[in-house]
Amino acid sequence: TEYHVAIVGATGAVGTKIKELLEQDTHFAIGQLKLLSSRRSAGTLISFRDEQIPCEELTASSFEDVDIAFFSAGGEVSRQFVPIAVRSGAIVIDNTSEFRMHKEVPLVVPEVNPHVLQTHQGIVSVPNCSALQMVTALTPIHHTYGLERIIVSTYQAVSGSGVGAITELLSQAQSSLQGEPAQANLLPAKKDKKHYPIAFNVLPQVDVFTENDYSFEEQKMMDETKKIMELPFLKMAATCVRVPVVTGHSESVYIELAAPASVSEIRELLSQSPGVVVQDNPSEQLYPTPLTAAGSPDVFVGRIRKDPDIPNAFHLWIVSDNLLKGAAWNSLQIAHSLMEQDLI
Ligand code: 11C
Repeated sequence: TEYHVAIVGATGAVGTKIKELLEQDTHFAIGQLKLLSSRRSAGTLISFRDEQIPCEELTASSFEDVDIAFFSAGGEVSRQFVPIAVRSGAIVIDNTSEFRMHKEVPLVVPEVNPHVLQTHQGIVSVPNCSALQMVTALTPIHHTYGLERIIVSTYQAVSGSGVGAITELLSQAQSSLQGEPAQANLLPAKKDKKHYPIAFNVLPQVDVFTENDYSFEEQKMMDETKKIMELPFLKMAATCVRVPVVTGHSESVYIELAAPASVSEIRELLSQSPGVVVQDNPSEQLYPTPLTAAGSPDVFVGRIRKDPDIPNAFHLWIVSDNLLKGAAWNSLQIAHSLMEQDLI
């Protein structure tokens, strides 16, 4: 079967990666590829295999004849256009937080919960990148030992905030090295009142704050993890931090388990788990970093160790490319899984 595919947000950080992955994809034949953007970017030529495809402005009639639509142009665009795409007969794979917590919308990591795709009603949500990489690594541990509690601190790359945030980090770094003041216009949250420099800095705010003093990113991590893992009563707290890294989110994760485990058992279990790569050998200084994880579709785990005081508790270091497994690659895996399960 040939599928007609649309990418909404085709010039963005995630949209660009989806296009690159589709170029190499051998799972499905693409009949037609529509690259949709804001009016501002319409007309931009984007190369796809040996073609040059012009971006088209996203409108209500963009989805006629589209089978699969990948959305990654922000929550507001998804709110307005996802229902239109579904009414036009497309299956939407949405990277924004807009529909993730809706009861009838599957929130999917194919290594973790591909079965929930069976109930889809036209929209499938891709989890937040920080939650996504964490649940990919923790689900096999949960299935074997029972997960009771998570405390996570993240070290998130600026590309999670889009192309503009990458430019902001690089230009601030350049200014700082030239002894000039760093201009902050975007981070930690475009919508918020104040902006702080990210170059040579660390910001304990990702997105805006919610009523309980957790940031929206922290709240999403907690809510989405419970939904994906089907653990509504899991004890969990998150602290999300932006660091001056271009690509690759890192996470320091503390877990409490129901049953005893050893470090070598957890290493062995994770090394056999789909989508997970163990890089953990302190004697060889082997552990994952964002620079080594960037460009790879896998979730990397290292620094696995027992908590010195709490029984059945462990610490792990989890790193993944936030634009690949955290967004574009997971989106494509969802499309593959829909096809394998005959759900398109
Ligand atoms: C960041 N994780 O790094 C965010 C970006 O809910 O899809 C993704 C926001 C989301 O800024």
